[in-house]
Amino acid sequence: MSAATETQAGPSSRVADSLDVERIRRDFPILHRTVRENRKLVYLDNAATTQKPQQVIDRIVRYYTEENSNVHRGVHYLSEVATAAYENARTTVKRFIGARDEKEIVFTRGTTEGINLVAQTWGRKNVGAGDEVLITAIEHHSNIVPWQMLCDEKGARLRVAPVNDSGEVLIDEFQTLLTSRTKLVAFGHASNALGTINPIRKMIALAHAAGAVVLVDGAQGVPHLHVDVRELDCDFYAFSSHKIYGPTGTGVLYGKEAILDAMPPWQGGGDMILSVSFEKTTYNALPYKFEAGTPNIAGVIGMAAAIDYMASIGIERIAAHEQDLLQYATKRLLEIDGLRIIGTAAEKACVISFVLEGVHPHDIGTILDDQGIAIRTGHHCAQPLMMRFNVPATGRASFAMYNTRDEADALVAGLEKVIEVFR
Ligand code: 7TS
Repeated sequence: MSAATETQAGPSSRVADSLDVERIRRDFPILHRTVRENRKLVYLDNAATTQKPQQVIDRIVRYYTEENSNVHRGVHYLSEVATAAYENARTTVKRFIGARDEKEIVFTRGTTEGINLVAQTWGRKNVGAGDEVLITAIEHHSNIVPWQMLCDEKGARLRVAPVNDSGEVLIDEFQTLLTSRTKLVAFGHASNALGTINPIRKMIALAHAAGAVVLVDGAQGVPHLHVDVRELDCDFYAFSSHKIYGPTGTGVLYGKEAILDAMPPWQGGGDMILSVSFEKTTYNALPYKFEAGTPNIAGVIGMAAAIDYMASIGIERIAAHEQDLLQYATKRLLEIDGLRIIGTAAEKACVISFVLEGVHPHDIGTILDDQGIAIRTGHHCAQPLMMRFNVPATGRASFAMYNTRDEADALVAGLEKVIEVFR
């Protein structure tokens, strides 16, 4: 079974009706602006961040216009309204990822902060000298560096499961690297640089069989795939709001209640305490123990609006549309002379990394930008991965629910122009 169907399967999965892209595009005001010299915007940098629909923008404006107050503190009316909206957002997130309880949903600044939280609390408590943390060769820096820091501090060892030339994790090697020393295994649901969708259910089961705790970096999972953390049985799942059409500066760390409960707090401050004296502090219950200080209230409420927006369209429909775009754009791009796609896994999210013979990726990005086409060029915060594929950088087009086949055609036409200039 493929990873895409593996994660999308379930009683509610039906063949999705097609998605009305033109109607969706009308919800995203920024898609209608022009850029540079009056160029129509073709936004293909969605793995970096997605655009926001009017529904999300309006919700944030309404919060600041009518509801702004601090949460969990006041007895006054506005504080009650803000607290209710903030806590309702937690319920929305809980349902979105199939968690058991609101206590398992910790609001963070984003994926990076969620991973660092686990490394600094669970990791510091449970990883010691001689222990190992296992990741894969296609991780984002956010899922490498926190583990490296932890291993350096503790005298533990970071192990890396290799990938094949298509960018798929070698499961046999992954399994071989799982030993009684492996305390924690961390991998992405999908790769931001290559698009590879990992067979995470299988990887989680293998890691658990070896007695390890599992963190899934879901930054590129939730935007494209149905996620049910209980079905997956992962111990932690981290993601960012800004990659699912919500605001920046907000994200989620899901953790199984028993594991979160046994973890020491991370940052100290307001909201994470029950009582403080100079002799001793008693910590608050979950999830507040991990939410020190005034949180990004507007961001959390905006994230819930984004989740509602995605749900109103349907993740199966979004996934089917993006898969159609992936097939179409891949086929069209391969018609270009000298273009090579880096990352050809059988299961991919709609992320296409490529190199063009004789042209530096940075120049590709600049010439496309002149035409209004926004792609990402560089190492995509995955430098070890670039080394694995022997490229200094790639161009990366990443698609979202509002992208169209016409935009894939525009990318191809833009690349033909790049070739005219540089060859
Ligand atoms: N993990 C993955 C797989 C990511 O793609 C990203 C961000 C992160 C973690 C970090 O997320 P953050 O919200 O905490 O920053 N990826 C990208 C990208 O591909 N281009 O810009 C950011």
